Amino acid sequence: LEPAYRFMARVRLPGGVLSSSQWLKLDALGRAYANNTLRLTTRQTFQFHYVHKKNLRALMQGLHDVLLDTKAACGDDARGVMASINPQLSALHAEVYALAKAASDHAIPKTGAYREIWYGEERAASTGEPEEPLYGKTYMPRKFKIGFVIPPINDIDVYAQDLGFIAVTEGKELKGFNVAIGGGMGRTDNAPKTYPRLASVIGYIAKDKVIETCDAVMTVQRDYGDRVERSRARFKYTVDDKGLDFIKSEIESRLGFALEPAKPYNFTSNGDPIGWQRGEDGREHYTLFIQNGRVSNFPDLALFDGLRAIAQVHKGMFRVTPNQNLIIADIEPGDRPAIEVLLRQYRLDTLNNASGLRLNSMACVAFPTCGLAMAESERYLPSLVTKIDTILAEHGLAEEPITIRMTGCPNGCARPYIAEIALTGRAPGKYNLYLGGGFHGQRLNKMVLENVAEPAILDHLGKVIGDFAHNRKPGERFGDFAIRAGHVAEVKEGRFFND
Ligand code: SRM
Ligand code: SF4
Repeated sequence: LEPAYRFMARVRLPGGVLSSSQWLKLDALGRAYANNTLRLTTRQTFQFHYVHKKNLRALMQGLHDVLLDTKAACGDDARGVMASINPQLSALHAEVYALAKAASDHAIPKTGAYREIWYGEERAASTGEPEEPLYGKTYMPRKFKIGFVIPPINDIDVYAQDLGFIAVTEGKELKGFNVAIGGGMGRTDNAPKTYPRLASVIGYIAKDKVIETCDAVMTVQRDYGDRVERSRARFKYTVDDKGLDFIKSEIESRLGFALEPAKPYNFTSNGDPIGWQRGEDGREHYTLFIQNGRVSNFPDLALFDGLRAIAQVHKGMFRVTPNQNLIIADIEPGDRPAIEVLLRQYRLDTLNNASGLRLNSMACVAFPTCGLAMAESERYLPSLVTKIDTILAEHGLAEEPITIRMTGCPNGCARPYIAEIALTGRAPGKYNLYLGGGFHGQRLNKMVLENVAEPAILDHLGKVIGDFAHNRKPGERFGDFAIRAGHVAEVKEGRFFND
């Protein structure tokens, strides 16, 4: 008799874009084979939890039915490729999304093993050509993350990507991308040689050079990344260990041309515009705040059923945002009333009536499914936000947008080290508290309290929020204020995060 193994399965969904029929299939698979929920992730895709081993193949084949799979959603390869979601800039989004999809298709491992195992296909005869021209037999030293962002909204947190492309436009026309390399969040507890790092912008490429640039950057990491010490095998450490100049010149020699100097760009936030938006092509889009990405039928709100009802009538697309939210996208104006009726009928519109802090909150999964969790995250952050909201309201700051992110361990799956307030789990009920991250993901935060429980967290935040209410400059962000007022020191580079 075999133990009752249960698995998590993560879908590959570049840029978070899916159709209504794909949504309905994911819905059905989540009900039949998972724990009756779907989980939207911080990299714009879906996870199924508690899939019994006996159901895994049926789940994979069900995904295949709607042209989805789980290939390279995990592993030492190019992970799910992210792309900004800006519903107002429909044409630009479509072009950047197409490039993100092309980069994803290009970087996906070519092995036929996946099809043999999950779809029962015959092993194809060898052509004599290498099966994996990019990965070889040993793949990457570790996971590698690529993302495309459209300023001014840094929704994908481009500085947290191993390889980020920042769209450069003239008017509304896409010209090319600034290239950012060496970002990453993960760290290991009590291991100061591990640290989060913001990606460095190294230059500019024309838009037709995206795939070559992916190849050049990935092969540099493939060839120079640390294959001995796994906790330091990410590209960010290769960049710091070998030096940015060396890595840039290696990339350029593989590209066969020098990068142009980076072009100017500007970010204003890393959150999602919540509610109704109209695109330049006249279509309507509704962004729904989904707390920590959990799509479920809650005791007081049938979110899972409500979204199924919408998918049954919705003729456009869905988009999973990098903030674990969902856009019901591409609605013809004449179809909007029917969507609005369902949003009201299932009370889904009430989800967007949340404070500025909650709308800018993210938590990783953590307990009960994550084997690496040291503390609660998804199940705890909502109640902590309620308590911090009370403090904010006492100071007249209920609507203030402040980014807060929590993870159940130092790995940083909710990209906590760039939030204005962050908590990472150390033990049940105990967290490190960090302050001073940049509102649009442009600056790392720094630890101010170590291994503390809720009373200490609220007490500390209460003092900083009180000071912020009285002494902020007009328009000053909470993270910027925390540094200016001396509540926390500024971290200028990842290497100094643990100092
Ligand atoms: Fe993550 C591992 C969940 C985004 C850094 N992450 C895990 C695992 C698979 C645990 C494991 O290895 O056993 C978690 C599954 C938990 C569960 O029960 O479902 C997990 N990571 C997630 C998700 C679902 C969090 C969420 O709440 O949305 C995100 C899925 C993304 C996706 O769709 O592909 C998720 N993980 C991230 C991010 C954010 C990002 O990529 O933008 C990071 C930080 C960025 C980075 O990579 O630097 C991240 N996850 C990690 C790490 C630390 C990597 C490192 O460099 O040290 C691990 C641990 C590992 O790889 O050994 C990890
Ligand atoms: Fe699990 Fe840690 Fe990632 Fe949270 S941050 S999902 S606890 S690995």
